[in-house]
Amino acid sequence: MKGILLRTTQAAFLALTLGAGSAHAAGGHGDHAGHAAPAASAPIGKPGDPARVTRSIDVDMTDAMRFTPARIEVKAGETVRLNVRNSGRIRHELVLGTDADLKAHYDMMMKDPGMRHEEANAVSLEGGGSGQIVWRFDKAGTVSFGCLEPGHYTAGMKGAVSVQ
Ligand SMILES: [Cu+2]
Repeated sequence: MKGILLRTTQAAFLALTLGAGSAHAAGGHGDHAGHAAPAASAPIGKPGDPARVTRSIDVDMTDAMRFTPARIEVKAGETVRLNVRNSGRIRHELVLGTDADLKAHYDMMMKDPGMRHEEANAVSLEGGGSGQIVWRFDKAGTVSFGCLEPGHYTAGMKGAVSVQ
């Protein structure tokens, strides 16, 4: 049951993240299908090809519920490797998305705190762990990120990538 729920919510989040087209492909998502259309108007980019990475950026996560840096600037079309480190003791994650996606997904996390994110746009780390996201930022605008562990996002564990 848990596994099914996990996969369903992951699929819903992917659909939200990647846009309305994939929402249909992935099947019915109840309430979440309604969010897909507005999210599609603000695409956040796509998984990047590691061979095309032009820049690596270190991002630190702490138990003070902060990302450092919380503001990142990239150029449109740039493929970036985010080297993410959890220097806290508790689990944190970095999930890229629109504000609407992150809020919707955070609500799901509050209902199912055991959820883990293994999509290309997210990395979830135990205390002391490190991982990475390779992402291509396609369009000028702002791509948000946040830690969706219960209580963290609302405590201000969020940031933004400014794409120019
Ligand atoms: Cu956190």
